[in-house]
Amino acid sequence: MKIGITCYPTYGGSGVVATELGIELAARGHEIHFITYAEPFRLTDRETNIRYHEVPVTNYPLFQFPPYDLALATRMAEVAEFYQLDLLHVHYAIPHSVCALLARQMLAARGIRLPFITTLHGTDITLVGQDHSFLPITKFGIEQSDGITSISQYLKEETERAFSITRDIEVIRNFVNCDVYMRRPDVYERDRQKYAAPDEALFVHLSNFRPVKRATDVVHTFAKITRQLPARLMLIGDGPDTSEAERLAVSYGIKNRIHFLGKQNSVEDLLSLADLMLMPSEMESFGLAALEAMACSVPAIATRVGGVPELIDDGVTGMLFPVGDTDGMAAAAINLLTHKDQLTEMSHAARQTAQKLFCSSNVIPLYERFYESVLAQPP
Ligand code: GMT
Repeated sequence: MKIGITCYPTYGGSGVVATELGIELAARGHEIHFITYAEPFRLTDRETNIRYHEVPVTNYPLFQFPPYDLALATRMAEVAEFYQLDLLHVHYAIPHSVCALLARQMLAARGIRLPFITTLHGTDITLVGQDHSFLPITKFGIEQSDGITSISQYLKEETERAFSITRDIEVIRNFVNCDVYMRRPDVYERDRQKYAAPDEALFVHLSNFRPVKRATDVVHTFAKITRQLPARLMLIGDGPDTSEAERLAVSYGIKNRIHFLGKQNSVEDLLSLADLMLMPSEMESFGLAALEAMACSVPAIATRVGGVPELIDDGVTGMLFPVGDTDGMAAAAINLLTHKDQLTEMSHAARQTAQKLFCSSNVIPLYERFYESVLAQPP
């Protein structure tokens, strides 16, 4: 198939999923065209069957806000016609569904068929999409899609509830490449010592440091842990709450125990060095960072929100707590680190779940089948 993919190409779970999906589909022989304002950051430029089409946005003094949405719709239609795409797959409803709808209409007026699929990821439904300035048009874009998928059952139900959507929404959960995301003993041997001494536990947090991730709870929890155990923390990512996390680290006197690593590309090499992940988010429709950690045999101590319980089996493949329960999360971490057999068992279970349920080799065929079903619909 020839598939156009649009997503937010910078750091963020939906962009990661869209890019990894494109890479996996290309490896299976499909022709993939990314249509975005910047090259998706996980692309290496070396993948065969993948083309990247930049969306140029012309500015003009009259425009207080350059009309990106219109430029994107135009580019979608151009690329679809030039390369004879079978379909468009857009990730994150706002504004991508409406842009794809415009592109579909532009081409339909000239007798060309271009169905589009919208994948819902999270804040497009739970936060931004419910703002009253966006809700009606987001609902319209979703309803007009030729196919709709959601990355968790939770998000499907939330979309049906908040947007009164009655159309079918197919749940296709997020995935990870289990051959890339895995603990490699050689990397562990070589690099673990760079981040923690032999007698120290190593924690990791990976996010975009937006308020919804509660990065400050990571530092509160870690500070409580360090009162009982020698430990270090790797903070991967960057965003609005990074400076508050830094300030807290200084005020707790644990600045030297935390590696502020910023944005990183090969997160699998870092994740697999850790003993435990901390993911105390206010909301996660899925929690891709926790899945990536689990595939690297690193269980997550996380919050029981949104789609997280669909990923983490509490007490088996990780541990779940109410939002803000930094005492509970710290106590659980200390307990696991002082009962190493339990931690080892949980690490194995986490990896097994990632392999059994969330490997790209299992999930990508679900997308292929979904594409085929959409293409089989009468125009
Ligand atoms: O979490 C973010 O701030 C980024 C956001 C996105 O759309 O890029 O992530 C959402 O999509 C991810 C990939 O499907 C999910 O794993 C995240 O749980 C989801 N974030 C939220 O629901 C807050």
